[in-house]
Parts: sequence; structure tokens; C-alpha cells
Amino acid sequence: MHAILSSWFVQGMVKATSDMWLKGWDERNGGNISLRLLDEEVQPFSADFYDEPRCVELSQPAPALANCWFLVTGSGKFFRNVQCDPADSLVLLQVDDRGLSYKIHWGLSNGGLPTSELASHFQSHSVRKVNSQGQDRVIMHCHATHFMALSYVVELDSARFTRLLWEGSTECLVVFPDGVGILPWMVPGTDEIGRATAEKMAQHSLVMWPFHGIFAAGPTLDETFGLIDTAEKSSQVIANVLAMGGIRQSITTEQLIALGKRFGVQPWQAAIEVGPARVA
Ligand code: 2HA
Ligand code: ZN
Repeated sequence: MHAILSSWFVQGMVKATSDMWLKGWDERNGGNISLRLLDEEVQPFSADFYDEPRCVELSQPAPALANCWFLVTGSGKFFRNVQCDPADSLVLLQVDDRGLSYKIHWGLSNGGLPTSELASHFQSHSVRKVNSQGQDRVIMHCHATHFMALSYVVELDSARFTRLLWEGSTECLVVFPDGVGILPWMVPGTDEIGRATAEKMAQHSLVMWPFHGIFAAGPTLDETFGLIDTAEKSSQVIANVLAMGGIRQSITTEQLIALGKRFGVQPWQAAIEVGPARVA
């Protein structure tokens, strides 16, 4: 039995993927997670590493991530099954010193590759790592049900949608004061959607992929899960409100500003200025 299986990072991935499955956000092979790790965190487990690590070229250079370690969910793996066989479902890899390739040191015990969304993850990590002075270490993607559902009925405008979610639950402005970025619909698993996602990640910790799902960035697995959970909860409230005939009263602009003051966060100005949420 590999000692690495009881490490905090493998156990953390098992918990995150299991919780997300139970939330209904990750049907079949839906969703993917990457967690950036430090050399001193992985080295204690080096006895479990492959003697001859597999080397894979990156489709996009990632110089900002040179030498970084990542624990990532595998392509085609089901979140449901990570808890049964983490060594098959996850992969521990290290990017080379120029950011052009990576080596697989542990995991994918029956072969395979990291998530098909690796380009999006790595481009987003590159942006968030710099913007957060190294704090942000997690990129998480899933098919959060109500959040996705809203993309079919709301105007796909970042400021308006952010305002809607802020009004959907009092805690939202405090949890994601930087709001939600929105992409146009794009083909997933490509460098292009990766680049577009990373551009939004420069300003927002949450990004909507309409009719598909959500991308989130955060410092820990718990925080990033919590971020998605909060946006999804608000989306569920709004979906219920719409089903009950629409918004008749809500949190006001002045109240949102007071909330930001009390909790010491700077709410995204565009979502304050856009005025009260309205949905057709
Ligand atoms: O990993 O969710 O967007 C499967 C997906 C692709
Ligand atoms: Zn997806």
C-alpha cells in the first residue's frame, strides 16, 4: 500500500471528488480538478514514484508553472470512482524547468492522461498564481446544475449575472466580491477555451461556461469547493424564485455596499453600478 494514498493531498482530492459527485455536479466523467503542490509536500512520498516517469509534451507552453507539481484528475475518470481507486483516477505530475512538458510520477496506474481540460487548468493556474502572490493553488471545474440552468435564461453579461447571484443569497458578495466572468459558448478541451478562461480568471475567481458548467480558482480544495457551492446555492435560490414567478423584492444596492463594508471586501464596481437584478 502506497503511503502517498494517505497524504493530505490525495485524501483531499478523494473528499472533493466524492462530495462533488454527491452534489450531482459530476455525472459520468464530468468535471476535473488540479491542485498545485510544493516540492517539500511531495518529496516525502518519493518512494512511491515510478522509476521511469512518463514524459508528455504540453499543448501550450506554461513557463509560469516551470518545476511546479500538480495532482490532477485523470481524463475519462469518473468522480464517483476516485474514492474506490485514487491511484488509477488521479495523477501526480511535475512540469519541466521550461514549462514545455511534464512527467507523470504517480497515479494513472492503468495508463491514460490527465484531464482533457489541462490546457484550461494550466493557463488559469499561470494567471492566478501571479495574481494571488502564489496563494491560489486549485482550479476546479464541474457541471453545477442550477448554475448551468441559469445560463439558459439569463442575459449572458458578467456584471448582470454577478448582481443576480449576489442578490440570490446574502453571503455571495462576501464569498465572491470579484464576481463571475462569462465566456461565450466554446468547444471544451481546447487551448482556445483555456486561453479565454484564463483571461477571465485575471479578474474573477469564478467563470461560467454557458450550457456547460463552472470554473473556479482558490487557495485550497475546501475553499474552491465552497466557492462553487455558494454560487450554486444562490443559483438554486434564483431558479426557485423564477419558478415562483420572479423577483418581487431583493437586497438593495445600499445593502450590498453595507455588506461589503462590514466584511471588508471590495465588491466588483460594475456589478454594483448595473443596478437591481432583473430576469425576464
Ligand atoms: O472532464 O467536464 O469539460 C470532462 C469535462 C470536460
Ligand atoms: Zn465539463
